[in-house]
Amino acid sequence: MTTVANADVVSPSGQELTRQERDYLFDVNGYRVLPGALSGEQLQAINAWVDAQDPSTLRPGEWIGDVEVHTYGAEDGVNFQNIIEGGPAFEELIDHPSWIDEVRRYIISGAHQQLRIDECFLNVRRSGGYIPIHSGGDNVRFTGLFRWHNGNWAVGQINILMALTDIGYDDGATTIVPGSHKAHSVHPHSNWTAGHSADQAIGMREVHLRAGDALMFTDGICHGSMPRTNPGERRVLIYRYAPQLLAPRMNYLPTEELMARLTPVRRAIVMPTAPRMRPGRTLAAEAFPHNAVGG
Ligand SMILES: O=C(O)CCC(=O)C(=O)O
Ligand SMILES: [Fe+2]
Repeated sequence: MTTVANADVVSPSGQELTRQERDYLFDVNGYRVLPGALSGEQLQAINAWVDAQDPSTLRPGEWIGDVEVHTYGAEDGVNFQNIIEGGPAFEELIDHPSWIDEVRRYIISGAHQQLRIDECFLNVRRSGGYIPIHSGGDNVRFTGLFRWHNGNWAVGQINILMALTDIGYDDGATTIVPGSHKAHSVHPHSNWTAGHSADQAIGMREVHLRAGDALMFTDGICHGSMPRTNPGERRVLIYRYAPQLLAPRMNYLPTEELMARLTPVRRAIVMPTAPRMRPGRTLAAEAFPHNAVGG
C-alpha cells in the first residue's frame, strides 16, 4: 500500500510550512504529521512504564492504580485507558507544546469555550493485530464535525496518535484516506462488523512514523490500520481532544491527587466543569452502573 508523502512537513522550498500552508493541508487532507513531537527522554519514560507492565497477564477490567486495562476488540490490542493517571510522563502530554496550539486552533478558534480531553490511552498491539476501517465524512457524528464557520474553525475532535516505536511496513501502521472527512459516501470496504483490516482498502495510505512522531487527524477521516505481521509490539499513545460541550467517551473521574498536581491549564483540559454537589457528599463508583449507550 502507498504511504503518505512527507509534503505535509516542509514546503517545496524546504522551509517550514507557513501558518497558511499548514491550515490548507489540514483542511484538504484532514491530517498532518508532526515529526519529533516527543523527545527522547519522554519516549524513554513512557516505554519504561509499558515495560514495567506485563500485557500478557493483564485482563480487561483490571486496574493499574487508576489506569484501566481495556480493549475495543480482540484484534486491536490492549489499551491502558485513562493513561494521564499513569504519572508525570503522561500528564505533561495534556497540553504538550508540540500540538496543543494547533489543536486549540482547529477545535475552538473564535469560540469562547474550553477544550477537553475526550479519551486518552496507550495501545499495545502484537502480531496479527489491527483495527478495522471506520469513520469518514459520510458518518453523522459530532466528533467527525469539520467546519469552517464565519472565519473560524469548528472541528469536533482531533486525535493525536503518538508513535512510541518506529512504525513502518508490516508494523501495523495507521491508515487514512486523505480528504475522506469530506466524503459523502461510505468507504466501499468499510464494515466494522465484518472487521476487515485496512489492507487492500481502496484509497487508503499507510502513515509511517518514527518513534516520537505524532499523527494529528480529525476523527472524521476514514481510517483504520494495517495488520501487524512483524513480531514484537506496536505501541502508540492516543490523546483525543474535543470541545467541552461534547461528553467524554469513557468519563473517568480524575483522582484528587491528579487534580492537585495539575496546572490550572491542564486541570481545565481534563475537567472543564467540576462535578457540582453538596459539600461532604462522596461518590461511589458502584452507584453509577454503565449503560448500553454510553458504555
Ligand atoms: O490504531 C490505529 O492505528 C488507529 C487508531 C484509531 O482508530 C483512532 O485513533 O481513532
Ligand atoms: Fe479511530
